[in-house]
Amino acid sequence: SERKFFVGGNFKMNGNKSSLADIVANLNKIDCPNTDVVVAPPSIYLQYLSASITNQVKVASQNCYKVAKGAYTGEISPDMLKDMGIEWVILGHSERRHVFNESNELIGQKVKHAVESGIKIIPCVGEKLDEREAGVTENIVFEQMEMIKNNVSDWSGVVIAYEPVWAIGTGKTATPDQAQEVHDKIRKWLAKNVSDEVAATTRIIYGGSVNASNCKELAKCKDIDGFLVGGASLKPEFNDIVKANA
Ligand code: G2H
Repeated sequence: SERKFFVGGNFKMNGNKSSLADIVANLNKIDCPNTDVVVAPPSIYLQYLSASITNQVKVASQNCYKVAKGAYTGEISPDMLKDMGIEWVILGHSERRHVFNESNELIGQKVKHAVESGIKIIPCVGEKLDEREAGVTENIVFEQMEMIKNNVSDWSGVVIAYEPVWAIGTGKTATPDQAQEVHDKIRKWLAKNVSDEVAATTRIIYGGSVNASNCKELAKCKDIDGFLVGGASLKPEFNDIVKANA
C-alpha cells in the first residue's frame, strides 16, 4: 500500500528511569526505515526518552490541552510539546474518554488546537462492549470520526487509531476480520465525508491487546496500517510488532 506502516507504543502510566532505560536500549535496536515508530511515555519522561533514543523512533505525548497556555493547572500544550522537540500527540484515547470523562466535544477541541499548532496527532476511536453487542459500533465510531473531521484542517499529520474498548488491556484482541471490517468502514467514511485522497493516504492503525503473536495476522489486513500497542510496548516483543508487516 502507499501508506507507510505505523507502530505506536503507548506506555500509559507505566515506567521509571530504570525500566525506561531498558526499554530505550531495546528501541535503539530498531532499524525499520519503512515504518514510522512512535512511543508515548508519561509526560514527565518525554525528554528522558527523546534524549536517549539514537535512531528514527519518535516520541509522542499521551495527551495535551486545547489551548496554548494559561491558568490550566496540570495541563500541557501542543506549543510546549513542540518547544521540547515532541512531534506527536495521542488524543482521545479510550482511557481519556472513559476514566477521565473527556467528551467527544473536548476531544474535538483538542484535535483542532493540536492540528492548528502544527503537531501530528493520533486521535483514537472505538466502541465499548455494550455498544458492539447492541449493534451500534458503526454509529459510535462514525460519531467520533465526525468530531475529529470537523476539527481537522490538514490531514497530512493525522493517524487514526481504532481501539475497540472491549479489547484494550483485556487480552481479548479483535479478530483480524472484526478489525478489518471497522477499518474498512472508517476508510469508506473518510472517502465519503472528507475526500478519496485522504481516505487513500491516511493511516488507520489498530489498538487493543496487540502482541508479537497476533500482530502478523492483523497486519495482513488491507486496511490495517499499523498498531497502537499498550502493554506489549513495554516489552522486548515491541520490536517484533514493529516488523509485523515484513
Ligand atoms: C489500547 C492499547 C494501547 P493494550 O489502549 O493504546 O493498550 O495494547 O494494552 O490493549
